[in-house]
Amino acid sequence: MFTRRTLLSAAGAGAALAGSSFALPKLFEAEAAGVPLSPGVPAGVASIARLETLPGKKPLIKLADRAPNYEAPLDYFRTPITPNEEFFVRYHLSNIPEVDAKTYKIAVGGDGANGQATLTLDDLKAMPAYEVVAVNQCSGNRRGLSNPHVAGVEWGYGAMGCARWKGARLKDVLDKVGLKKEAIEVAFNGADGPVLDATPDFIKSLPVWKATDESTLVAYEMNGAPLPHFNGFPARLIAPGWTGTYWMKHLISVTALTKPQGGFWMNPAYRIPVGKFPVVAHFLSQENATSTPITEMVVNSLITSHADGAKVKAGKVTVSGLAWDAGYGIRSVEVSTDGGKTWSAASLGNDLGRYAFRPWSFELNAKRGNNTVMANATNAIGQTQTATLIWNPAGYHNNVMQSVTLVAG
Ligand SMILES: Nc1nc2c(c(=O)[nH]1)N[C@H]1C(S)=C(S)[C@@H](COP(=O)(O)O)O[C@H]1N2
Ligand SMILES: [Mo]
Repeated sequence: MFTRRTLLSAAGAGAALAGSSFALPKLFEAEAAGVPLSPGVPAGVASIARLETLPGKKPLIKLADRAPNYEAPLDYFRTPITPNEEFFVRYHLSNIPEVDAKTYKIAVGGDGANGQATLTLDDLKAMPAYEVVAVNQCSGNRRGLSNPHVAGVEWGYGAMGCARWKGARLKDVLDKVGLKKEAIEVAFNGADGPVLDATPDFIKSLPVWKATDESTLVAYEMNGAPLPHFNGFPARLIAPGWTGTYWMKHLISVTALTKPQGGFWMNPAYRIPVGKFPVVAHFLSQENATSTPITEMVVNSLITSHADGAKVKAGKVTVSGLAWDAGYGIRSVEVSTDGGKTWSAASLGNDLGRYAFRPWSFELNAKRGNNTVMANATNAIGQTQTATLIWNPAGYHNNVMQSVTLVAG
């Protein structure tokens, strides 16, 4: 069995050996000192974090030297749709080939399927197309704010984005072969792989009920354009409401299983301790007495109009942000300017769909000096954000109410 430590060091060694299968990112000049890190990430992050511009992207905050891991700065969250060139990038493995759309294929089959099929990109595009606006958020978003700190990519607030995804339904893809009644999970692999044999390939699975949900897509378009290479060209899985780990990029196989997928990335990775978080959507075939796979995103919000410490003029200031959940829908966002003693409703903006970022805004009457603003979102099933961190070893599901201080002069 691999421990997290041996895995990371194997991946680190791999990065050094890796042939460059994508153009090397250019260091965004003069930014090394002024990287807009989220307040609260460990001090050591500042020494590795760099603003870098990947091909086809705007500058993103690079957080790891192994596989490419880049988060979006706060500035990129001022709109509920995240532009493709501003969308974060997360990989576990360093060998990421440029996939050729002409020869690209998805193999569909498995012991839980009645047969086998191979789909090309044209085959996918010939199927009925569906669109969904959905948040893709890494399970470990805000991990860097864990206290005590935990191992892993030390994400701040920016390991997330929301896009309009277009593609074929996964259930229609599965219909090409037909599922046996014994099928319990559907597993996914991407074209990327480990550089060293010691690192397990990144394979994920979903329970059949989620795989065949009408909003689970194999997407080939993001915001009306082909997927960027770093976000999974030419096609990736979209599992709305569930954390990004299931959203397999460069999807090359869809495998129906009659037994639980047994790989490292399903167990022990990407698990939360049983009983710590409210879990509505259970992944039963992967549950055990102590841990369960992370599934749905917890309800959350982010103040995006102002960074902590921003200078404003005393008087009327519009504070705005985004809220999101697992797809139950945002019922309300409340704001407190007295450290959580009293709360007032923010105005909700355009509803782009239940899986999307919901914009909100609040008119603050800023007094001279420090004005501390907190936001708390509530969803349609009554879940709210937490006042204190629910610490867990992987730093998942951080939905602590944020506190941002505006300095009025
Ligand atoms: N092929 C492949 N797909 C992947 C991953 C990966 O390492 N390889 N990482 C997953 C994780 S953990 C996340 S959070 C999302 C990130 O999506 P993005 O890079 O498009 O932002 O991709 C998912 N899909
Ligand atoms: Mo992730």
